[in-house]
Amino acid sequence: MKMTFRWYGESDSISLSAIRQIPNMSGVVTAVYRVPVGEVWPREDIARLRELCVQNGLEMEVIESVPVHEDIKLGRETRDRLIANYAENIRRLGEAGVRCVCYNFMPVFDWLRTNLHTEAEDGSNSLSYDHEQLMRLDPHHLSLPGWDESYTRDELQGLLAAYKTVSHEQLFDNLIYFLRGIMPACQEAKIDMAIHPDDPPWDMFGLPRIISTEADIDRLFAALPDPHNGLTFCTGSFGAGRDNDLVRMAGKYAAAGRIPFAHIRQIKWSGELDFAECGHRTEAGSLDIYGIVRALVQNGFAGYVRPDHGRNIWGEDGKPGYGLYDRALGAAYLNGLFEAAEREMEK
Ligand code: DNO
Repeated sequence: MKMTFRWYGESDSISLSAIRQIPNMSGVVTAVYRVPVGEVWPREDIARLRELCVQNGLEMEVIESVPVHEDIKLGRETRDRLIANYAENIRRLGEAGVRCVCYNFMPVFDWLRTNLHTEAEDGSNSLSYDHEQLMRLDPHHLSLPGWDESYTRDELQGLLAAYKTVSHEQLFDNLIYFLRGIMPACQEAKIDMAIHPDDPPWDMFGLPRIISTEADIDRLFAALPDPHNGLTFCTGSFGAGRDNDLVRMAGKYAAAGRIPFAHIRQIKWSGELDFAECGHRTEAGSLDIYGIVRALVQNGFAGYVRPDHGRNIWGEDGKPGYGLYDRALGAAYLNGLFEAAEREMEK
């Protein structure tokens, strides 16, 4: 296991020197943010990021994300050029020592919450999801926490309309078409692709979602058995689906060598679909975090891990989910769980 930390590049308020001081940090998970989706990342930008990491004693072996252009997901004619650009990014990242690329295939929104600052009893705050509140939103006048700056009203309406004719089957076929197109570059660059599951794992606003359950993942690996076709095992995303058995899934896909990357966070369920994010400990929420780590370790997991979304604590006003303090506590906790599970294995 290699412990890593997400870093939003030079504009992140959290410094690399602070990240380095978190126990057991091997490197960061980052991306080139200034290039529009679909374009090729300049080699200088990649080299600059890597150089900053190296100067701070950190590796840059994981990129999250190289975003997938909506035209690829929609299967539009322009996709071949965009897939060629994506493959070029993979080759350039491989040259810079990157070994894993996290991406997702969710139409339009790659995460959804209804509140980014839900206050807990102890005064901390975190992201939360209330299904009824979401359903009450008018899709034609959508205003969503964290998303209002990403699309203009017209862009969003155009995309929602374009997806009306895209079925789950078609979206899945478009995913396989995309992966087939980039696999030669992944083999050449020695990069594992790690698809991020749907967050949360169900359809939204009529947009299809296809990476939500164990059956979905089985279908993905059956359609494209290439070992570079892997999964980001995101506990919080899969875990919002009450039917997903995370301990089982973690063990199964780790044993198959399909988990190059794990996002580990805790959520607390309420009602049938609602949840709030909380501290990483098993006791704090609804997911068996220790059971998941143990299943990973016992099944030979050797990938990257990052503590996912933390709360805002100690007066920090961090980017929602991505402050320093609670993610650092999460990393420390996860280090302990991994050590315990590894010791148990040695016995
Ligand atoms: C949110 C993140 C996502 C994730 C992408 C990966 O906090 O988990 O934005 O980075 O879905 O492609």
